[in-house]
Amino acid sequence: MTETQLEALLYENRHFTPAEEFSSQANVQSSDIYTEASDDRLGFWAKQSERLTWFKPWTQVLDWKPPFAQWFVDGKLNAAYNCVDRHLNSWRRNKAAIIFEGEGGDSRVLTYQDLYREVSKFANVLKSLGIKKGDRVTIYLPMIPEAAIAMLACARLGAPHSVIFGGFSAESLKDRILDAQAKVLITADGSFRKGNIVPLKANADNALQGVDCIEHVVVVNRTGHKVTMLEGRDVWYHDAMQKAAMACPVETMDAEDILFILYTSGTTGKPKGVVHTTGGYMVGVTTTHDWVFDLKEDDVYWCTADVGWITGHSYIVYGPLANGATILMYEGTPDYPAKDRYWEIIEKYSVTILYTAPTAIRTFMKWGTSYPEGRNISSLRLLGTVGEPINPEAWMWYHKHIGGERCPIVDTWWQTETGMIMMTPLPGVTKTKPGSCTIPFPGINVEVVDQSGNSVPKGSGGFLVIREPWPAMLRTVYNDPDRYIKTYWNNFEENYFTGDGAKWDDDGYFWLLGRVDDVINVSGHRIGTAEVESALVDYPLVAEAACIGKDHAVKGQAVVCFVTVKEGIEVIDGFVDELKGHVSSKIGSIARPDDIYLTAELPKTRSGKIMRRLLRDIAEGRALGDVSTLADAAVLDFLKRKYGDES
Ligand code: 6R9
Repeated sequence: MTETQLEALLYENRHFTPAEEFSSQANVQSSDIYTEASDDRLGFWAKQSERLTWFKPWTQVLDWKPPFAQWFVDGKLNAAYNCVDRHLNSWRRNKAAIIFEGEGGDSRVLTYQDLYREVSKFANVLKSLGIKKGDRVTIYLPMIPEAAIAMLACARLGAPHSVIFGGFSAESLKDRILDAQAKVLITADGSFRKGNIVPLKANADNALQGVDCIEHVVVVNRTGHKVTMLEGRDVWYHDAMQKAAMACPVETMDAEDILFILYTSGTTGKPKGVVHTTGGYMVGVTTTHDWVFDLKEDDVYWCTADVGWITGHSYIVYGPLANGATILMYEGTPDYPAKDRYWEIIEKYSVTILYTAPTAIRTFMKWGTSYPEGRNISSLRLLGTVGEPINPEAWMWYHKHIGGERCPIVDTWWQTETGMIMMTPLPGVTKTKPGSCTIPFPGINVEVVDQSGNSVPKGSGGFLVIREPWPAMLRTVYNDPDRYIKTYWNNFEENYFTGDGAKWDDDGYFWLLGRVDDVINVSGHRIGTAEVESALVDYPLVAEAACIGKDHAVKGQAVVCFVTVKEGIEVIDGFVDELKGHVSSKIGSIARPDDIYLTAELPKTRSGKIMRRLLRDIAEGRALGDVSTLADAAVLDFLKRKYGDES
């Protein structure tokens, strides 16, 4: 984002006060909750813990030995029990838990009773394959109900799951399986994507070459195309389910037992396994889901994220199901078979709450208003966004054309690491400003600080930190506590560093400015520059690569790379496309660079650090900033002449 855009954001002075009609029915109606929670933060979270069913009550809210936290010490519970079993002893057992819409229009509805049966049976399947409490299970599935069933079955047995987004490549899958030392992999024959089939099972087979830890692969039959099944290792989901018994006791878990590991990009090439535990995580996501989305018993709640991301974990599966919500799960993309697919689904199921990403909203803006106008979307009563900063124009468009100027918008800021929403309006209480995620959720303490960790005055910018531990915070990086400490706790002592830059305005509202570390946010997905660079350098002809995020009107940021080839290599036509394809196959198509610029040298400081800031200036067609530390200025002249005018 440029300084001018930034300033424009901060001069944004439109604001929206919650409508009386909404406030008077809202789950939270008084702003007193903010002061109550900050006056007694631990008391506030202790009270929220009552939302869950505990097998044994906890004895202490928080045990904080910085930077290691334990929440709800000694408490015992089970996440799957909270999401499924406990809804069965009321009329809710016949309520729709999951409404599934397939890409091709096929649909399925699972009531809570159905979900209970499927989860219990699948937990028995996993047991029969040798899974017991503590074993890791990797899940590589499309957006189908079996993804949620598999996650909950793991939780039922106390086996931490590691869900890998279906768009990741075989190699990314392999790295993550090895890091977690998973015993079982759950996948599907394939997934549908815009009418084509993504060969998940074939990817999985490639990923498993040379991998010893995986003993069994369970394969869901989704697309029906032919796949190879390895005798003794691979089993079909439907075959195993047919034989499985219905009753499966839930494992009693400690509040601090691991619920799941979720890999996310960081500043080095190796993805981090973010560890979330059971008690605090469940309290955090259940509370925020209820209040932020103002959940009512008859809502049809649709979060368009994929379960492969944290948003899918917290706000498709764990939060909503623990709250007994009806969730909609959609397999496909917004433009298949037509550009009104989302609005068609909203009309078909009378969806009341929609939670999506700014990149999707910008895409809808580009397509024009005729698509939402062609469908009846008047059932909507609340809208949410997540994943990246939302431009005020996109916010206004969402408000007008999707929300019919009547739905509150909740812009929710949070991260894989925070587990739960951290900054957001409370829709019945908090005034909103387009482009700002407003203020911290009650019981959360967020601040903008300077390099030394001192709070900056209102109206200024700096680094976004979290001052105090919160229930759903990550507990560590899987098998790498040093990395946990170094990444999050080294910069600002006992404050968690988010990696984001932010400003806060005179009202104390937060305006997120994007990452200040080496992470690129493409359509709300985090991609580490180091991951892309390693993939490029892995290509035999490449000598060196530097990768940056360039502003992009729809995706927020696009991956742009600068590459030097090895001495004496003549590049031929098609080389750049070949390299782009190489990155896709190494990491996954989400990391495919938009542009690759070939250059004889990369601009470096005298100490040899690549000056990414300058590369960004070149890619975005800006005047170059300070170049005094550059070792060889001729490199820049070359790059500017060759690529500088393109943007
Ligand atoms: C939930 C999720 C986290 C990063 C985060 C920030 C960006 C997320 C945002 C937002 C501005 C919002 N981000 N929500 N920026 N406004 N409402 O997206 O987790 O994939 O780990 O990404 O996304 O930069 O640090 P994750």
